[in-house]
Amino acid sequence: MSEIVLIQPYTGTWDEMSIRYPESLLAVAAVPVSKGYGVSLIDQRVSKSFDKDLEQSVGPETVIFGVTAITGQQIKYALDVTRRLKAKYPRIPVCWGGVHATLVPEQTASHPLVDYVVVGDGDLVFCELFERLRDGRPVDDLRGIVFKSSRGDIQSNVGKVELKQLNKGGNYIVLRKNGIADVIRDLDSLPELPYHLLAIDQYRVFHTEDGRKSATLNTSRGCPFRCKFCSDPIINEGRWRGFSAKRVLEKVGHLYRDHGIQMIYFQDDYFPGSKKRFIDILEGMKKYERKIQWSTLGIRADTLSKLTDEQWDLLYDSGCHSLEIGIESGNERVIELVNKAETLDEMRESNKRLAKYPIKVKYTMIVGFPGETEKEVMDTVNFALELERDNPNAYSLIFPFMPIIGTPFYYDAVAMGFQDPKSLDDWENMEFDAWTKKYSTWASPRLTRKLEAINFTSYFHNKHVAYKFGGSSLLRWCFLLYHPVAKWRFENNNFSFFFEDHLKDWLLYAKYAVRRVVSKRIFSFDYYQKSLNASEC
Ligand code: B12
Repeated sequence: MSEIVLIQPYTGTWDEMSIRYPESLLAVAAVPVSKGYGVSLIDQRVSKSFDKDLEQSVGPETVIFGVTAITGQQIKYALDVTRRLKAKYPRIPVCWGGVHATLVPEQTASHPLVDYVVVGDGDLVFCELFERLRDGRPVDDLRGIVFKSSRGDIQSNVGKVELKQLNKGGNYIVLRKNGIADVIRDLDSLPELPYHLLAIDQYRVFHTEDGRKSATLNTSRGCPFRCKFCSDPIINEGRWRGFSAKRVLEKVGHLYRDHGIQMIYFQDDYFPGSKKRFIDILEGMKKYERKIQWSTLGIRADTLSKLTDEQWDLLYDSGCHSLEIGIESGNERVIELVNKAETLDEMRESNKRLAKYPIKVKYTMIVGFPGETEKEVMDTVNFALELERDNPNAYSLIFPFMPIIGTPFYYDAVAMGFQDPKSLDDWENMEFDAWTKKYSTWASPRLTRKLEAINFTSYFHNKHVAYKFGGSSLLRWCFLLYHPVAKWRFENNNFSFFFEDHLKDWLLYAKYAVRRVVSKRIFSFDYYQKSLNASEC
């Protein structure tokens, strides 16, 4: 039984591919755990029996539930969890936090099931909220929260939203002044993550060819760049802050020694935010002589293109297994429109240098930005092919653009006909590859279908992507069978008569139907839809 019970809901389709550590809730738990408070962390994605875990964690001393969510399908699961909490334990308040609640706190707190919202960094504010509720002290003056007052109206302690014109393009960005609890600058002041709250062996973070045990690790927060599709400048107020290299290396050593981790996935927004820290971390990792390998999703091509020859060697010697680099577009006009602040030539340059090392590279690109033409979309497909030709270790995934609230492109999308969701429930279909099925979009149905085809085939067109499907034999077989078709479509820029995604839906339907018959449950489409994302709790 715990005073604080934190819940990580399913994340959706992603759960089929990998299950990363619930870093957000580990961070939220760290401060109360360091103060000796009782904390439980229930992760719906790995829990064998969610209800049982809940019963074992909740007792008379439980003061608050905490639920995390990012925009999209995860909101559906977070709401489902919250509904169950409220039905079973109506007296215990539920607090939402995380990226989505931070972007639309008042709307989130207005939902009948949500009592409190913590905006931005939750490490300190949540613990303070818990202590005040436990002691029966008022929370009215607590900065960083939005909540339902005793009168039932919404009290916001996070300042007012201001719309600011960014540049001549007429784009706007949301700012909150005076109110939001300050972002935590000195991350080293935070206590260690309470890994003992997790069943570490249940996680499948990162697939490697040799099946080494992997972990996620966040070593910094924020990003100094201002890409117009990304919510980071709003969430982190555009400030990059990192744990010191010393602290990062301590964390790596702890995961290696105490948990047998040999593959670390640094899931920072921008891992090399400080060049000195970056090099110091690489030097420290080099001592493991590639016994520990690492990957990151937070690195840019222009950062790599500026490394010296010695630094490139150090990158490899430090155990770099693979890198994930946001390219966004293969068209110079769109790169500028996005405010990416780098050039296609810098991307080409770093790609060619990367090709000299056995380091796998995943390039991510986005198609369908507001105002992007069909020709510009095809430039991105062709740039993906160019990068893959120049580097046999590279592969590209191309995602359809999804408007994220608060970002400059969100307001462009609204101006062009996108109808913004008006309540928390409305956000649950805001899924990066399926939102156009539920919300209005500016792109024609033909272009929308083409973007879907590009996205789908990108997962299969390059043989390197196969390792991503390592966790599921069904997906592996699908990959092998479909790869030649996807490759042909990609190389010939032919995305017409696209029907393959329907086949995928039927295959998954069949898989879960079999699973259901085997477990002697009643067959229903509703069950299938739920099962598409995860097993029942
Ligand atoms: C891991 C991750 C995921 C995981 C799931 C994460 C999860 N928690 O469930 C997976 C792989 C599933 C994923 C998928 C996607 N992701 Co993602 N993901 C991340 C990533 C890399 C790390 C998140 C993290 O652990 N951060 C570290 C912790 C410490 O920070 P934090 O989450 O912000 O948590 C702090 C506060 O928010 C707060 N807090 C968080 N939860 C709670 C709960 C309570 C109760 C309280 C009080 C406070 C609190 O306190 C924490 C500590 O200060 C971030 C980028 C990043 N570096 O943060 C992107 C990010 C969250 N993802 C993003 C996006 C766009 C996506 C996708 C749409 C991408 C895509 N193309 O599909 C999908 C959507 C999936 C879905 N349908 O839900 C965006 C967020 C956009 C948004 N509005 O939600 C981010 C910010 C990346 C970016 N810069 O654009 N993602």
